Amino acid sequence: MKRRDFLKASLVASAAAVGTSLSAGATGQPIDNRKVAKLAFPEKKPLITYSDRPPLLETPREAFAHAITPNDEFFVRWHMPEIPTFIDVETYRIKINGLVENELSISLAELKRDYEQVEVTSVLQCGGNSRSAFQPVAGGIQWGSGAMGCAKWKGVRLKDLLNRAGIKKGAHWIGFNGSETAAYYETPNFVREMQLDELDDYVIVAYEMNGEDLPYLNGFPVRLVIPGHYSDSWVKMLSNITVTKDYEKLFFMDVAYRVPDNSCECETPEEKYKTTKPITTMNVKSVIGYPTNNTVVAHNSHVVVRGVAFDDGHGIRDVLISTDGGKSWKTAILKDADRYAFREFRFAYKPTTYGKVTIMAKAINRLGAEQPFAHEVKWNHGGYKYNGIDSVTIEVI
Ligand SMILES: Nc1nc2c(c(=O)[nH]1)N[C@H]1C(S)=C(S)[C@@H](COP(=O)(O)O)O[C@H]1N2
Ligand SMILES: [Mo]
Repeated sequence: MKRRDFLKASLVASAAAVGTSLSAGATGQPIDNRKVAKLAFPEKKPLITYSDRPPLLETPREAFAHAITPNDEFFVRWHMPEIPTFIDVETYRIKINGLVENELSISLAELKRDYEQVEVTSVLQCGGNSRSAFQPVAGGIQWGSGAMGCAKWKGVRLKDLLNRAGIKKGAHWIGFNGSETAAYYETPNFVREMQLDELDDYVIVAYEMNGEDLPYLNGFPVRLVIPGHYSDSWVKMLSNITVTKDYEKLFFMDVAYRVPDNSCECETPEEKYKTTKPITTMNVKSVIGYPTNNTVVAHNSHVVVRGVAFDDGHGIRDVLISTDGGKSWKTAILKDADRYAFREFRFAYKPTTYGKVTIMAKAINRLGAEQPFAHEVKWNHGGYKYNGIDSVTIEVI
C-alpha cells in the first residue's frame, strides 16, 4: 500500500459521547462508569470518547484482563486538533539534524532495511492516567484508568540512528517533533526533549505495534517508544529529531507534564509549589480488568480476579488482593513478563457473603515500592502520577 488516507473513514462522524461536564471522583477512585461512544474512529473499536477534535479516547477497564492491549482498543491522546489525515509512505521522511556530523533524511523503507530491527514489549501510560481520582479536581482530561496500554513495539534503536548521523561534541539534548501543526498560531507545535544520557538501548523509533503498522491515531507511520517513561515524550508521527547543545524553552516541556520538585511531589490546591520537575519514569501501579464495577457473581462460585501490574522496569514482585477493605491481603499468581510490559495477575476468589464486595489490588515492585491507598495519594495541580490501590465493587447474589 502506497498511501494511507485516513479521512475516508470520517473522523468528524464520531461524535463525543462524554461531555466535559464531569464531576470529581467523589470516592477518591478514578471515574469508572463511563460508557463507550456509539461511533468508532478509524481502526478503533468504540472507546470512551472525551473529544473527537483532537481525538481523546480511553480504553475500557475490561481490556486490562490481558497483558497485551489490542491496537483497536488502545487509548488515544493528541494535543492538537489538526492531525495530518493523509500520509504518503513513499515520501515520508524522518529528519535528523542539529549538532550532527551528517544530517539524515530517512525514508520508511530505509528505516526497515538499513538498521537492526528490534522489539520491545512496553507499557505506554499517560502521566494523567486516572486523573479523575484527584480531589479536588486537578486540571486536565478527567481520565479513568484507561489512558494506558501495553503493546509489542518493533522498530529501530534511536541510538543507532544517532550514531549513523554522528553526534558532535558538546551535544546534550535531543528534541522530537510530531507532524501535526497547531490550529491556532498561539498554540505551540508538539515538541518534546530528552537528555542524551537518558537514552538507552530500549528507546526505539517504532513503526509496528503488536505485529501491525501503527494505527493512524497511535502515530502512523513512526513514533518514539521510551519504555519505563510516561508517554508524553513518546512523540507520534515523528518527523524531526534535532540534537542540540542546550535545552530549548518549549511550551510542552516547561508547562505541561511536571510535578512539584519536592520529595512528596505534592502541593495543596491553595498553594502551588514554587518549582517543578518533569514526570519522567512511572511509579508502581495495578489495574483490575475482571471483574469490573457492578459485575454480578453467584455466591460460592469461583471468580478469577484478573488484571495487570507494572512499574518503570524494575519489575513487579507481588500483587496482593484484599476483599475486606485492605485489612488482609493474599498473593495473586503472576505470569512471567518482560521488564517493561504489563505483568498479568490472577487470583481465585470464592465469595462467601452476599451483597456488595470490594476487591482491591496492590502491586509491589522489586525495590519494595508499593501502591498507596487511594486516600493517601498525594495531590498535585496537574493531576499526574496517580497510582492508588485499585478497587472494583461487585455484587454477590
Ligand atoms: N505528535 C504527538 N505525539 C504525542 C502527543 C501529541 O499530542 N502529538 N501526545 C503525547 C501524549 S501526552 C501521550 S499520553 C501519548 C499518547 O499516545 P497514544 O495516543 O498512542 O495512546 O502520545 C504522546 N505523543
Ligand atoms: Mo499524555
